[in-house]
Amino acid sequence: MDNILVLGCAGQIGSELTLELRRLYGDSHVVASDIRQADKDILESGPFEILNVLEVQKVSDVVKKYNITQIYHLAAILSGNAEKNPLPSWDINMKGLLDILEMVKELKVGRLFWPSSIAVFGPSTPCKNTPQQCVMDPNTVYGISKLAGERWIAYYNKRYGVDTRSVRYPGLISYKTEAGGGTTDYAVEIYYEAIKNAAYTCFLSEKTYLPMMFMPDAIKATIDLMQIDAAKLSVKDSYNIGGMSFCPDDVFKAIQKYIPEFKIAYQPDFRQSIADSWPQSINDDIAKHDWGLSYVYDLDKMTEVMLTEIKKKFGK
Ligand code: AKB
Repeated sequence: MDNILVLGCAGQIGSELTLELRRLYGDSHVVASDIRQADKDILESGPFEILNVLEVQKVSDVVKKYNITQIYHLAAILSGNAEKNPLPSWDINMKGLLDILEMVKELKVGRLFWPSSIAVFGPSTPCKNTPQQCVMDPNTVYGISKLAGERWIAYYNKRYGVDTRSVRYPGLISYKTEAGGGTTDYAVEIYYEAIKNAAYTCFLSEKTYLPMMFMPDAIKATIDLMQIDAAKLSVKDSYNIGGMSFCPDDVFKAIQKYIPEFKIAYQPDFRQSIADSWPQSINDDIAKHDWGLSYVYDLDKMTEVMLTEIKKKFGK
């Protein structure tokens, strides 16, 4: 039986991934950890440890204590926030990965999941139907750290036989935990503001297309990748996963079908140039071929769920 450690369980992905892993592997087999206290549903459903990925000795103690066989290392500073604090963000994203890679190698932890991002692409990358392999010239701290991280996990895989697995997440949308500090966060905020105020001021321009994915599809993709036989995996750095592609105006119109009075204004900020350097849509044929990547949600299906669930949260 696998024992799993989630680093960064209180974040947008971790808060949902941890609960799904506990459902699949059993509560006591999934150790949740974060630098801060997690939500009640995580604290009450299984083991939890306060861990900072920059304190690798403490992480290593927890790995030994629970006989951990798989790690999901989700702790990172996202694109927008990393631009405000380049060097500390580099440290968390990069040193935080290298120390964990070395520990996984030394302790012979069976498998490591580490998320990459569409941020590995840059202005010279073909921006439509972006292929798995192409020019990558990220110009954000976050993107540079993700691209370097991809090379490092591939290196540990090839040189030391560490079983590393990764996907390049597009923007992720969920109603449970709000995103923090990303460029794609507008696609979460817009739903909250639609319910709370029937109005939203968007920090990206109307027609900024980006690849996006609803959290249930992202969680399923992540766990599917971790469960597949290693021999099926042809990509050693990180798999493209595309989801859907839409712009703020598309989300606005999708919400207006439910809330006709909903209004939007556009005030692009520094995140516009980040978004402009990223792909608009992603080619994920290799992930579909190697491990059966598939999706359930399109913009309309996702909008229905987002609005219903956020209304429940606010008792509306
Ligand atoms: C961000 O916007 O920084 C993230 C990402 C695409 O990796 N959501």
